[in-house]
Amino acid sequence: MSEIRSGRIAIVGRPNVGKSTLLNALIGEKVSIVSRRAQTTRHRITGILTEADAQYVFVDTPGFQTKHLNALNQVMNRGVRQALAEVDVILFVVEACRFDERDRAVRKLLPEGCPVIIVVNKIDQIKNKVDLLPYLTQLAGEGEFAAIVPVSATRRAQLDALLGETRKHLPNDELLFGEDEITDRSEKFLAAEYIREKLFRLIGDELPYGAAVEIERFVVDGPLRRISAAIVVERAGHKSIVIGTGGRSGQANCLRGEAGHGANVWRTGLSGSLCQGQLGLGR
Ligand SMILES: Nc1nc2c(ncn2[C@@H]2O[C@H](COP(=O)(O)OP(=O)(O)OP(=O)(O)O)[C@@H](O)[C@H]2O)c(=O)[nH]1
Ligand SMILES: [Mg+2]
Repeated sequence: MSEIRSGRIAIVGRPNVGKSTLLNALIGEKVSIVSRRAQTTRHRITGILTEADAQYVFVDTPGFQTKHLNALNQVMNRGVRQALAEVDVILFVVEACRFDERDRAVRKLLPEGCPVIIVVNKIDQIKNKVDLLPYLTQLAGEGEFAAIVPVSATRRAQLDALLGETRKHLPNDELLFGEDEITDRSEKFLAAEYIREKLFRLIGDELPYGAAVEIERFVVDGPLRRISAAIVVERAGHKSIVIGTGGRSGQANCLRGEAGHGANVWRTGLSGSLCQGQLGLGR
């Protein structure tokens, strides 16, 4: 058997190309939330895969913003730049047959001297695979890349090929994390993220991006996690989108059974400008 290698790998790209879906598919666990809306990921999130011959420490990043540079987006972009400075290899994720100015803006960020693998995601959307060939040629002309690997994160296609290319660039001969660890984030953080994901899924079209989730109480009760969370919205007017008005029940009730990983809403209530729900996160 070959010797073990380990290292850090940044996953970067413009919003919505499937970075978080790819991270989850690579490590086989849901550590980063996913939605069809751009700007889903807001923080750097580490996902760890330990195999017999390698430990991959992936860092998922927010989609790099090229417009609407408000304070939140600037903070997220800073996070992307920091992640790039601290890794051994970069997975630059693009969409099959679509490479535009937003992708070029990401490419310009990539530090010299760090190997970059282009991951061409969503190949399942390309009916005729021959159409990929001119696109791959175009990508090869966009810069110096260690490899170009077409994949489908949702179908888990070609992920072994991607891991093989990535492993070549892992420098260490010792593990960076324990063999059983899958993320550096706490259960509390993940609980808030799962709730935010369900908000995006259920009312993402109506609710502005500014909505945030704060965990107010997190009690470990055997296999259960008893959680009180506040959904914080930007304006009073947004409150009714989440919790409903008068007799109309809002979408918060639909979080029942939707909060992910077996979570169940068992009570929802309202306080001040916040929408609060108590969740029992089961395993
Ligand atoms: N068809 C197809 N859809 C995919 C694939 N990978 C991701 N998606 C979809 O693309 C959308 C965005 O996925 P995310 O993983 O949230 O994308 P992201 O790049 O992390 O997005 P941000 O965090 O907002 O930058 C979701 O609807 C995914 O289901 C894929 O391989 N094929
Ligand atoms: Mg993401």
